[in-house]
Amino acid sequence: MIKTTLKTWQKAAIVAVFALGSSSVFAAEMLQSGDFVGYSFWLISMALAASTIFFLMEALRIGGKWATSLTVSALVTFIAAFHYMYMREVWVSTGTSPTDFRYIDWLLTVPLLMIEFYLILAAITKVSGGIFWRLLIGTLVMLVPGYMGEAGYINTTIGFVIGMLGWFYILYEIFAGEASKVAATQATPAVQKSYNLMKWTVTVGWSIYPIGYFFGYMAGGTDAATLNIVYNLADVVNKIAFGLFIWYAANEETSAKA
Ligand SMILES: *C/C=C(C)/C=C/C=C(C)/C=C/C1=C(C)CCCC1(C)C
Repeated sequence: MIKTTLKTWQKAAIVAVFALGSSSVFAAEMLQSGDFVGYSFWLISMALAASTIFFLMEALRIGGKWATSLTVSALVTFIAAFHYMYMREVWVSTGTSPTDFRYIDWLLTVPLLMIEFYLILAAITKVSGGIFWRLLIGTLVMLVPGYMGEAGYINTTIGFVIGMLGWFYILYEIFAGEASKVAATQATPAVQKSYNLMKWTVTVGWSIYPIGYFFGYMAGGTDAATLNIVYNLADVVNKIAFGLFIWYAANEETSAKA
């Protein structure tokens, strides 16, 4: 039998997740039968909360050099779970897109997801802080104009074009930049596999958001229900599956040594 001792912050985090889950019960009466977008907000908020507990427990079990990246995965799903509660409320009570909450969530979670590329490489070799900073800057160039376009502060096309440049810069770094070179030359097979899965998630999984933006604001507009359900499903891949790819590497690396 494995004996584990939880640290205080880990206990506090678990209590917070449960509190979050139970507080959402009070909002249940607002969910209308047949509101599939509302259901998707509901289901995914719970999946995110459950993932948070999983990643925290695994950060504790696996620990060592992998504790940070697994904890960051938990932070991503925790922040998103919280925002999903609020987004669901906006959706069920107004039937409109919770754009502000979405972007606040992205502004916090996307940089954390980017940091993961740095962290998984740092867990196995020496990497420069430049990788971290370049990915962070790319994230801001992608998200800030996107928000300004969606919220009506700047022209939607200009916001889109600048945002796309930020995303392409991120893709350049992870496909051909320093991060990719470190991954190709110094990473172990397990880390290489998870690096590749993460890289393709950022390419294919992330493309859903600019496509949604394009159809929603530039190509005649789409209905809010479709846009939200598509964004919600994308988040399952880009936040939960992404965390699982990191967990895969952590688990492989540590059990290989045992
Ligand atoms: C967990 C949330 C994630 C991974 C959100 C990712 C969001 C994007 C990749 C957004 C990208 C956009 C562009 C590439 C162009 C401008 C419009 C955006 C902000 C939707």
